Amino acid sequence: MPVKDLTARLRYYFIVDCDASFSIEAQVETAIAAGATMVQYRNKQFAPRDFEALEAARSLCRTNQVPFIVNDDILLARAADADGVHLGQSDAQHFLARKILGQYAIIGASVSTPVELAETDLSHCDYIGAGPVFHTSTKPDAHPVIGLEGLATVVRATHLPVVAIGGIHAGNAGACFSSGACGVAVISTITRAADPCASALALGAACGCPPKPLEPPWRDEFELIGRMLACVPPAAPSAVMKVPPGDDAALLQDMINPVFTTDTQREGVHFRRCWQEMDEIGERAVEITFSDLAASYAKPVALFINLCIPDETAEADVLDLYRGIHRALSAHGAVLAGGNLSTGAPLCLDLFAAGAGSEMFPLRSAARPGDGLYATGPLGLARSGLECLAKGDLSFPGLIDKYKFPRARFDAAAVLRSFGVACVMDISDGLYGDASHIAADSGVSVLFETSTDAIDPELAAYCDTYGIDPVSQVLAGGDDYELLFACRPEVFEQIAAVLPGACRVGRILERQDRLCIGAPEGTASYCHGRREKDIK
Ligand code: TZP
Ligand code: MG
Repeated sequence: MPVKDLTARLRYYFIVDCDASFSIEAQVETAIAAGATMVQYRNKQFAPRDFEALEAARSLCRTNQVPFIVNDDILLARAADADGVHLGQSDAQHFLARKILGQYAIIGASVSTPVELAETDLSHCDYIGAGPVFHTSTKPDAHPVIGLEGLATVVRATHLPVVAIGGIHAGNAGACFSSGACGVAVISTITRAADPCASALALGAACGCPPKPLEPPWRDEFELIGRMLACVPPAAPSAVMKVPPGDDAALLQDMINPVFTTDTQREGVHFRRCWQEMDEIGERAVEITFSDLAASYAKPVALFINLCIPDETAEADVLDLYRGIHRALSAHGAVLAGGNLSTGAPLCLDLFAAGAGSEMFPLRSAARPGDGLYATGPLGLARSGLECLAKGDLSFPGLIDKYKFPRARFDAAAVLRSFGVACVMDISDGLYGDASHIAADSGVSVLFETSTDAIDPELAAYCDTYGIDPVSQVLAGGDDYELLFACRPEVFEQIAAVLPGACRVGRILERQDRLCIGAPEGTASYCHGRREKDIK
């Protein structure tokens, strides 16, 4: 579970104590309930029999969305499916941790002095643990105390967030924050306290981290389904469903032109929980699936969903996912007609939608030489938003929102249908790849001619900041879920008058040597199986 806002998550950093009088699991429970925002498993005498306790701590953290870090041992972090590793000066190199644990792992480094800081390669690190700030009896081999002055010196000398460690308690945590630390890491103030709960709560208050009730993981398929159905208003009697979900299958009304489509949304490939709330993930999955219906001039009627949910997911999070699914269904007047639930990792939604088609079914094979190629809105935004999320750069909110909140363009589809546009598809993988499907199926070639109104101003600013060619981003970037269509230029003029945002992206030529012409060399849209393009 990579993190949304690392600096905020470092605020109250609890480290377990294998020599304490109460179990690791109870320690982690106490800390999380008191508001701890990150947990580290630290065991200097780790033996295989300890793995079970480690996993119990990891499970508690995962269910409660608290990042779980393993101290010292990269391979143990990997085996435990931890969110990261904390390495001291004598431990393995940080670059190796990055290689083994991946792009999204949280990697911490211990630093005691500015000299040590200068000598440590921090290019693969996400945060620094600096200390001991005060006297500690917990780490016998600790460096000399660096004090608040030493802490402030380390903070000034690095751009990375710094967590203060060593002898910290509720009474001196505030001074660490005033010295520039973004968080405090503690062991004994909780694990050796006469009243660990009270001490953990006091530290939470000093950190500004409120206590929070521990979330239970989901357990029972049928109980969960019952709660899911209860958490949204009961389905109104529906004109489309003769027999609602509950039996082995749903009985739908006859439809004149039934249209069906299916899609998959898989954690780590299509979405990340650190980028979005669960309800947003559910809503996005439905919009993306319905986008295929919009591109088919069909009205959404019913949705079937198979959910694969990791064991450690909090029940509350599954209910949030379902609320988001329901929100999208309500927005489009469709109903949930059935589903299935299984346990497994990663989180995965398989969706299957039924729609009522209109008298016209647009095709990818209906583009003709002389047509223009158009999109119902600017492109490349969602991909750029996804890149912003991956970089942790939140300064382009319009791009990020385009990735997080796609909307199936039924509004635009209605306009295109009213003008009899016969060649339509939705842009999911990216303009370049999707236009090549139109070219191949229609026996034509596409010449890309991206007009300036196809480049959104925020996209232009993003590309400027990162030295990216905006045209490449428009051609390659997927996930926008705009509609791509081909029609005569004079028809487009009328469409543009009623569909603000519609823009020209190219034109259709007689078949040439290549399907797509006019894209910079190396342009490629998203393609599953091409690993380097995965967002993992
Ligand atoms: N590294 C520097 S000081 C320290 C570590 C692991 C021990 C912190 O423990 P406590 O009990 O919070 O002083
Ligand atoms: Mg170490």
